[in-house]
Amino acid sequence: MPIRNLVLVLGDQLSPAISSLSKSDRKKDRVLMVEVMEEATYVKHHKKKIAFIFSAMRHFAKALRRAGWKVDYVTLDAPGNTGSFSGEAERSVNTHRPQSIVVSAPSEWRVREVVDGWAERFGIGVNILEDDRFICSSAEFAAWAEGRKQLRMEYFYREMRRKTGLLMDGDKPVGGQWNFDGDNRKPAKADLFMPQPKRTKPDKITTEVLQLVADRFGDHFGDLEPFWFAVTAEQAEKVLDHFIEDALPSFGDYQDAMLLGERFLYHSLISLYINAGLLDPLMVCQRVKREYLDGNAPLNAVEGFIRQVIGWREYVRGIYWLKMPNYVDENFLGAARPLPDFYWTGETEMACLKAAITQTREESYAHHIQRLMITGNFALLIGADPKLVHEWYLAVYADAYEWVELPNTLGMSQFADGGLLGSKPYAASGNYINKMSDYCKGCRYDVKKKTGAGACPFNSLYWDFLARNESKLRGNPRMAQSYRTWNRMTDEKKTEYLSSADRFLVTLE
Ligand code: FAD
Ligand code: DLZ
Ligand code: SF4
Repeated sequence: MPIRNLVLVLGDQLSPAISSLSKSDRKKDRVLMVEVMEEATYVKHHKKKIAFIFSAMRHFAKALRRAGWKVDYVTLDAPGNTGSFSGEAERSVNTHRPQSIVVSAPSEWRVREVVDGWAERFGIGVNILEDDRFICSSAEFAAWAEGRKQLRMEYFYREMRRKTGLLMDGDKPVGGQWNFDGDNRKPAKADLFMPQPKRTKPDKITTEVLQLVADRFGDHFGDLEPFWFAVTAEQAEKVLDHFIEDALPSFGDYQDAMLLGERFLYHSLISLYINAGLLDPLMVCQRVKREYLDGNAPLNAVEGFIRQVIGWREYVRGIYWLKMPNYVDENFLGAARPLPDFYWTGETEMACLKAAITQTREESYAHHIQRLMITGNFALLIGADPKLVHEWYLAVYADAYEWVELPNTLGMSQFADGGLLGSKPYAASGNYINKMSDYCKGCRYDVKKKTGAGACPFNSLYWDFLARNESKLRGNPRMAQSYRTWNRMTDEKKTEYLSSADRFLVTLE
């Protein structure tokens, strides 16, 4: 029977209620899902990330078929697989001769550009629908941003609170404050009752995918096994339940903490599921809010969590679509150093970096403060090329898609957009890391030592970063205190810092 429309569902669109599916008809239309080499290799994604996406896609296709959809699913090694979205869409158009292609808007610029070319290339209609899983559309964000000198997340977040009604008491924030971050900076202590992540056992589909990934992507970064990510919506909901029960009450208090033996602390580990479509962000926030109303979790935890999802997550997406395609080329600080090899191997004597990178290699996961204040901070301080830093983050984390990764990396972490996203660079010396973690205790470097042999490299690198970028950062009011301290130092002290940093930087080459 001829089909009406071809409904393309991409690997991060695994939501049954997504616009492309909800606006289609399972009797008349046909779904197309494709595993393509181009997507798996435009950066060399972590093996676990590819396995997660392929397995989640295969499970989703199965669920769609069970729900009565006709689904063409092209596996990576299917005969004739052309290896790209365009090639597979073209093959399918030639086979089915649909009236048009329907697709929810791709989340990344790169893919959007490709899909935008299809109407002309295939000579049929291509209906690109708004991705309605986001709370704020790109148009709405652009309207909010219009005419504002600064695009501060905090103000955007308040709009999202008003729009969703989450933690609102009429038009006032519950608890009388919008933000309880001041309560959320406690270092954690190792604790026998520390929550452990919910691990999902691989089923037959996942086991097949693991074999495929081992065979085809053996040279990609990261350990493939043990593989314990959820790959269906039901399993992801269990991960969410587990987080709510075990970790949410302490999420706020220890959000910024880091511990050597504890890779996950009180974090939710759900970003990969929300980003791929297995969990709906608003549903997640409603569930979390309920815990506050029922008296199971304190306001600082619940507000802190909801802020990450309806605040930061929506905000970075808004920035991405507002500023692309040029955003990816920004390099405000003119940083040009290659990323050290140990970002790929974890082989460094700096205990904090070794922990964050080893964990990234093994889990395809690091929590926010590890990404921002360990790997991100170090790359910023040494002046690593922000594009290389961006490509690293995009490849190594299971939750990484350019729309969310790029603003976090290039904007928040590397200050390459000159302060559009963050009001000051997230640059810190060893003192911060020592305060928020137990990494320094087992490090061969001495965090208290400022310069010379055995001194923590972050200490001299911090001042070297400030000195190197003085002309660009001096005018930033939030940097004024640091520059005052720098300028009060004797020339001798300054030289000591700069030559100590130089000696260290040479070792990276
Ligand atoms: P939790 O700490 O439990 O937070 C709850 C949820 O809030 C997350 O699941 C996520 O959906 C959301 N969230 C929290 N912070 C952010 C943020 N800054 N931006 C967007 N969403 C946020 N997040 C990604 O989803 N993909 C990325 O590729 C990514 N790259 C990052 C790169 C850098 C340099 C930095 C500093 C942060 C990056 N983040 C990214 C944000 C954040 O680190 C991750 O969302 C978080 O660590 C995911 O772990 P979790 O689910 O345990 O989060
Ligand atoms: C990340 C990824 C990978 C590794 N592979 C695929 C794939 O084979 N097929 C697919 O549809 N999606 C994949 N994805 C996710 C896409 O990169 C993501 O959907 C787009 O970037 C959205 O713009
Ligand atoms: Fe990292 Fe310095 Fe602490 Fe070592 S001493 S763990 S390098 S901050």
